[in-house]
Amino acid sequence: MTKKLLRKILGRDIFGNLLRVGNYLTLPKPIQRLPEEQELIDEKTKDLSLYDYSTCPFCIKVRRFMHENNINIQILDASNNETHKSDLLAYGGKQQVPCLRIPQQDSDDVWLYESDDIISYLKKQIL
Ligand SMILES: N[C@@H](CCC(=O)N[C@@H](CS)C(=O)NCC(=O)O)C(=O)O
Repeated sequence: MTKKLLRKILGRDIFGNLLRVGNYLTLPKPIQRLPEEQELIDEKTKDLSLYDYSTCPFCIKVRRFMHENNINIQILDASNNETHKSDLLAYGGKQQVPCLRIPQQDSDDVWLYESDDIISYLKKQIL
């Protein structure tokens, strides 16, 4: 009964949606920078994209880090959007999220999997 009600409210992925709501309700305030500092960071992230599922705990971890650090990256839904889903598999090599797509100047894009590796990359290359 309770499970049925929760399912009605939260959809099929009860755990993922609870996590998503919990995350939303406890989001910290994003760090505030001087406008010129924020512009530099936005310039570095403008061509990046994060392939994502809204209820994936590993994606939520990365999105939370981005929110906290005021890192603006285009988020692409690889769960419901067929183009993003098939691009992720065709070019990234596997159907796993989160995945950060990093365009390169003179070579193929880098498709970076693993939430911890994505956060490390953002810490080292963007912040
Ligand atoms: N160790 C990975 C785990 C990522 C993971 O398991 N992602 C799940 C979604 S929560 C996934 O993409 N599963 C493949 C699928 O759903 O097709 C990380 O930290 O990023």
